[in-house]
Amino acid sequence: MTKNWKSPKQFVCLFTQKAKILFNEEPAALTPKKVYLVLANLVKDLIYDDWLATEQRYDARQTKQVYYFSIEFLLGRLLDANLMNCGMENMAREGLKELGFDLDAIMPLEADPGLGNGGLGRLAACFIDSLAALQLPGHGCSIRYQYGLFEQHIVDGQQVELPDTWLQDGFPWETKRSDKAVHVRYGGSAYMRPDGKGGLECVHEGYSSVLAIPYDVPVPGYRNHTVNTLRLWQAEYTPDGLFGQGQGGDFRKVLQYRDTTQQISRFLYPDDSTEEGRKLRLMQEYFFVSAGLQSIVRHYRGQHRDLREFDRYVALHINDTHPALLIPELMRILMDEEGMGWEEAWRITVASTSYTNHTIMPEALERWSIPLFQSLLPRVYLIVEELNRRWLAAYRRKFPGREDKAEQVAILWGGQVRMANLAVVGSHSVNGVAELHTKILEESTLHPFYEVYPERFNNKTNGVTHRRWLLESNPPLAALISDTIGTDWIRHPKKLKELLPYRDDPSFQEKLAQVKQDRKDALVRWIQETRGVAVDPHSLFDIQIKRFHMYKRQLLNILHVYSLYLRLLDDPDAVPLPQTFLFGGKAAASYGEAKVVIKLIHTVARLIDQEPRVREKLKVLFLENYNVSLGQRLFPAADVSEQISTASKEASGTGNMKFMMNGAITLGTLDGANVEIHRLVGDENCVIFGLRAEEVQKYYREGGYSSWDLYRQDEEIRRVLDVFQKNPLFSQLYEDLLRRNDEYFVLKDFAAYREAHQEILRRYQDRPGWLRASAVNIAQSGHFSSDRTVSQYARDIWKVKPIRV
Ligand code: 475
Repeated sequence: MTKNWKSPKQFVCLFTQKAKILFNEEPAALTPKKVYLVLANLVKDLIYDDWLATEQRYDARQTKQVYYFSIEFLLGRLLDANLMNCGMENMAREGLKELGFDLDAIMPLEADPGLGNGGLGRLAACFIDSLAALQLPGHGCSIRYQYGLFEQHIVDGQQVELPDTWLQDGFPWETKRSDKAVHVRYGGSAYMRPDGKGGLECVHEGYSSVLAIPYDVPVPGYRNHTVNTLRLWQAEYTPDGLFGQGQGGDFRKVLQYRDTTQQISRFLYPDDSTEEGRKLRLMQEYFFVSAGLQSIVRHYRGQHRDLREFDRYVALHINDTHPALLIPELMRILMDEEGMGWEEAWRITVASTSYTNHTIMPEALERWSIPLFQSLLPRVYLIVEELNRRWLAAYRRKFPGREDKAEQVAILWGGQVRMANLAVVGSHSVNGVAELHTKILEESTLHPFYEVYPERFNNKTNGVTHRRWLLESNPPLAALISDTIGTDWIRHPKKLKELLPYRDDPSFQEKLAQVKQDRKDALVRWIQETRGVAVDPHSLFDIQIKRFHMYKRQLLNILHVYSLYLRLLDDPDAVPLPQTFLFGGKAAASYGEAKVVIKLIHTVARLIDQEPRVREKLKVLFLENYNVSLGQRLFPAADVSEQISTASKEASGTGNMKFMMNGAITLGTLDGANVEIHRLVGDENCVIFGLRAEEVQKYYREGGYSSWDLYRQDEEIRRVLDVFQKNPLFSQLYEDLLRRNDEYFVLKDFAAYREAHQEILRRYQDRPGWLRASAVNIAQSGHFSSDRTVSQYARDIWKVKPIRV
């Protein structure tokens, strides 16, 4: 059992001891950073006993376990979350106070582990939190990147990328497990030869091998003694990695091998839109998949005798296609190392594996060039080749003469390995992340597969952990909810619905308004202190925070703000109340257009600030380096949540759910999970605008619409765009919108968006009405807890059950 701290006094005692062990210093002499490190180590001590007990319990019960493979886990800071999960936050606060320290000043000193780009990576982090909270036996598997997602600086209104040195002061939550290291092989050549028993065996020779060392991070559940594991693999050079293969002596080769090896776990890729580094990205994908699987199989071997029962005890989940090499890698292990035949290995592989798709953007569908793939992973390639041969043969028997369709479902085609096709063929379950997204997968993106395997397809609408995104980020709101309906909602977020009867209660509304104002005040203070910028805390806070991508249409937002500016120049009363538009998000380093949008936002912000007639009413602020910690400040302070992607493009969105949980009103298109938010809260409690997904798809089929016509008809659009023409910096955007015919329907949706903003302002001026809507959003947000999502995965896909520890 965990030896929880019994009193602040005991905490002080333990803290003093730990400070000596770690730094040989008295508490009073510690720098704030060291205070953080001492505290984190104390919390880890609390977690440790339960961690081992959890592992032993799973083994003793021979329970089925799920392993969630994801190339990203966007964790955010862990001290606060871990303290909360252990129930020790108050004790730590009091104890630190006795020592003369302030917990709230210490927590921001933790580096924010940004081992992810955006939605996909953050979803993985929410899922492992929910797995532990639900006492489900489930673990994460990924890479211990030395540098996470770049740090974004803004210089002269433009994004500049700096390396994220999150490991500089060490990562106190991890434990290095050198004894559990495994080897991962690259290169060489592979071929089949007779095995002397009438069959074939594979020979793989001349490869080099890389040492994979696991670093384990405990994932504690919410006050329930369950502690699961996030295993992060690091690549290390091993002198015998080459020498062992008879390639010793060639010193240049050895040096090159050492450098490449050390690169494998060095950087998180900001996306795959850059050509350079593609080989390294493929190495990363194979690296964590192979290492993870080897360790899972080894553990299985220690527990069970018969590998033919693997799928009864192990579920493997692949978060998008980045870990899809898990499929041929499991085949390799079962056949080459365990001596199974193809059919048996294939049955086990498909029965163990499940796959989530996160995007239908064609440029994000992974493909690898065959020569690259084959030279890097010759044995795995042989397996993929055989798999492709068998799959296409079966497909052609089913659809004779339909070569057009066979082309679409092939795993190898046009000199490329198509990872999505590999993932679908090798999984027993394929899911999308919101109802609309799953429908699009079934009806178009993956339709030929849906025809063959309709039973594999299912929807699992995303969710976010309400522990981090409400309990931890917005304590005053959490307290108000608990004062109103009791604390059951914390373990059963669906019970947030019990707030519904209070939506018109004036005293509840007043308190809700006060909480929102407090959060806005806190944000305003923070912005003043850290950026030196003044923001009116009584203005309406309209926030768009997410990765920069043209389909997410930050451009639509800023063009609209610019149109307000133009209107205010003509008429100072054109806008009824002051509004603050906050933006945050990173653009991939190689994504030129998205970076121009960031520049445009800064340019409009400057124009407004320089214009006395306008700046009383409008403020635009771009908050640099948007990450999990900044998100935790922003969601609670939002009045309006901008979710304005081109319909059909955003698979789900998860920021939309975080805003809703914190009582913001969605201003959005019917895209991704907005569709489900809208269904839950109704037209009265969100503002929907713009083209529907079917309309967008129809335009795409028919070659689009004429943006020139709109330009000619709508005077405001014309005035807004003419500014671009005058400024060469923005000519690319002008080209996109007019000459290249507005691929994301920014101009097409402009009028509807303008109208939606007017509707927001009308509603905001009706205070009781607005607060009612805010309350309804919070009350209905329980549906978007990742606890609901993860229970559905556990029940429908993984078939794992909770285990009490
Ligand atoms: C969707 N990231 C959101 C979210 O399901 C959705 C792609 C390539 C390489 C690295 N990262 C990526 C994504 O594709 C991604 O984050 N997708 C997002 O997944 C969770 O809510 O709509 O865009």
